[in-house]
Amino acid sequence: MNRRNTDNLVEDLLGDFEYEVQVPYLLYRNAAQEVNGIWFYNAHDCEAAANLFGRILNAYSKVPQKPKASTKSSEFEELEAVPTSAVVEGPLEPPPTSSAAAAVPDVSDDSFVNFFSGFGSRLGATMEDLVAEKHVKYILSVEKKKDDFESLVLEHLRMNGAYWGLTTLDLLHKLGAVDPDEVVSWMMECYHQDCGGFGGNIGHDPHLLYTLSAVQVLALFDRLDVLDIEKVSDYVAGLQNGDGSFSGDIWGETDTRFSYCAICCLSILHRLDKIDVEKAVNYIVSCKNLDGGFGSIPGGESHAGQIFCCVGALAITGSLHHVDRDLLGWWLCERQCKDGGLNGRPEKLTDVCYSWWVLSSLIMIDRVHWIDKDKLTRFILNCQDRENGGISDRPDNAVDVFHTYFGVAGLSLMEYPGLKSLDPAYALPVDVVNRIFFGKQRAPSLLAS
Ligand code: GRG
Repeated sequence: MNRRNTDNLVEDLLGDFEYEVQVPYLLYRNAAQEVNGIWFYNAHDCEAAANLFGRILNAYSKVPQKPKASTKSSEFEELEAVPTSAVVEGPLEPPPTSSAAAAVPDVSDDSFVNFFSGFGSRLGATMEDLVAEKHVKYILSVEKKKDDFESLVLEHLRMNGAYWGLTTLDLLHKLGAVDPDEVVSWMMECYHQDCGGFGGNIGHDPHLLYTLSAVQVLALFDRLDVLDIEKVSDYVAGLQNGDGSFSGDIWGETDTRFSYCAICCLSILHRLDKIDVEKAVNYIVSCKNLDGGFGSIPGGESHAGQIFCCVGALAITGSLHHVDRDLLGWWLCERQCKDGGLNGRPEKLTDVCYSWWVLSSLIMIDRVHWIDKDKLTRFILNCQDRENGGISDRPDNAVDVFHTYFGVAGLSLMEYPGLKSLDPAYALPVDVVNRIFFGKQRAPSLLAS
């Protein structure tokens, strides 16, 4: 019986019957060779119902349960029967005569897996769902095209683009596809020797936003040694104001984004001692709102992007005790909308990039389990250009490097199979962060260069 239909669904489990759990679906094929999938709202109920099937089969079945030949995916029908825990957990008589596991189909059995493989796209994420190779090709192609629309609009923030694109390649285990010397020599052309900061492109003014990206990219390649660390860290520290805030550059605009850039950058360079950390933290705390979130300046509206910056800076400086984890966690998890995606603040549209800003913040405050990961994973995967690679802000929109990075980054935070893990505070792969803080070894893949 389900919510839309008052007729009971009746299946004979003791005929030719086989099943498999692929949360949120319980798939089965009955004696009439019909394939059905029962959708469950709750993963626990799905597993409990499968467990009940196993116990029934184990207790009563005389026929050994054998997988059969494959069938077409068009036979799949979704049913909405949702048994309650009370039903599926009740006693079952007579008790099993042999191990309960014996009658449960072995999901590692190849033939069984093949039998259901046609339903992959409807049944939770598998590695095939992320068109990783296409994304690699897309990132590499953007770098080569100099005059198309995307390259032109990214011109003034090419340094950020380098960080987004190269970190995506690293998450996909393909950083080796680019020549580190070429990247480093271009980056050093963006460096301003007079002040120690980096510009967004050659000939552009220096700013904290690009200086952090430059330091992150050098960290990816294990090439921080090319920097005059004292000079760069003096540039960053020199942008701290008397109230503890940071300006982005000499023109003076302050924003908690710049507090994050400065703190992350100095921490990677092991030079946090060059600033007044206590004042920097107090300034960030002064940007905290009654809803538990943070804005760009004191009294500024809470926004997921600013929250990442403030929580990230507090995490790096060991100051997360200033965060009301439950209050902020609640505000952040309310960012998940019906389509599974996340928005950046109430009443706004969902956008793939918030998969990073929101999830990383939730991880840092230990509340990431308040998000429906399956729905968010599907939302991100639906934003892929499956033909040409790249990820867009929302399904069917044009792709760009920014959203491609934050989509893959979001999947990495949700431990999508095959991706490298990202550190939620430093926004760098965990192995890179480990190398910065725990070891001096050059990454094996880069030793040759
Ligand atoms: C190393 C990951 C990393 C970041 C460096 C620059 C920076 C530090 C953080 C930026 C944080 C931020 C403010 C992100 C939000 C970006 C964004 C999509 C802004 C769009 O704002 P609106 O108002 O969008 O146009 P909404 O979604 O609110 O309508």
